[in-house]
Amino acid sequence: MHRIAAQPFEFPFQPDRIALVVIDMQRDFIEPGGFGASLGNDVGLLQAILPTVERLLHGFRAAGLPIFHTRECHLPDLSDCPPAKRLRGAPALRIGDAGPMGRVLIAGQPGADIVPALAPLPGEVVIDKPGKGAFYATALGEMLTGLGIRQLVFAGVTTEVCVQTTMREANDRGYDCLIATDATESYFPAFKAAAIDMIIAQGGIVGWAATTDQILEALDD
Ligand code: C5J
Repeated sequence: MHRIAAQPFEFPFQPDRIALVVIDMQRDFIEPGGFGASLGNDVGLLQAILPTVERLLHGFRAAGLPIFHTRECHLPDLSDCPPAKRLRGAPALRIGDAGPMGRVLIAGQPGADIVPALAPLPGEVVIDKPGKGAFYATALGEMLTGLGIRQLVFAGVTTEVCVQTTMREANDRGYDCLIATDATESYFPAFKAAAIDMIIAQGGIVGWAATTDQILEALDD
């Protein structure tokens, strides 16, 4: 058994049971002109974690461990986008509208792609998801079961929305979940801090938290 120094206590893991899940590192959330910016957010905050997520990816690749990437996006006919999601509020651009990076949050459009610095390598799984959680309406659960994965390390954006939702889904399905605290980010720093606090509170009620250095150190062993 290997161990990652973590909060609220050490995270024991088995190398043949662990995978990395990188949530929604897409141009639509991270670059100007996309969905995140259309909601009035400062995307610069999210850009700052790219080198750290890249280091985490390299660590998992070097260790030969499985990597899953997710993308929040919808079918071109929007049949998987509930009106309640598309019509809420008054954003500058709604899901499906044409923007500077193609149609916003639509599969196959440039904005829905993962940012070039973190592009998936051949053999890494990319899950397109219509919801905030990566288990909802996707084959992620079946794929993890097929590989015998029971422990998940999470990175990506945004901490309190798609990352936390997916961690909660995974926790309810019996996975040990650990969030990489410096490889995740929110448009709202206070929400990021609160989400991590919520995850590790009450004896790790949702899971564990560790820095990328702590995770990579354990993978090196
Ligand atoms: C949001 C996400 N924030 N990936 N999506 O709408 O967190």
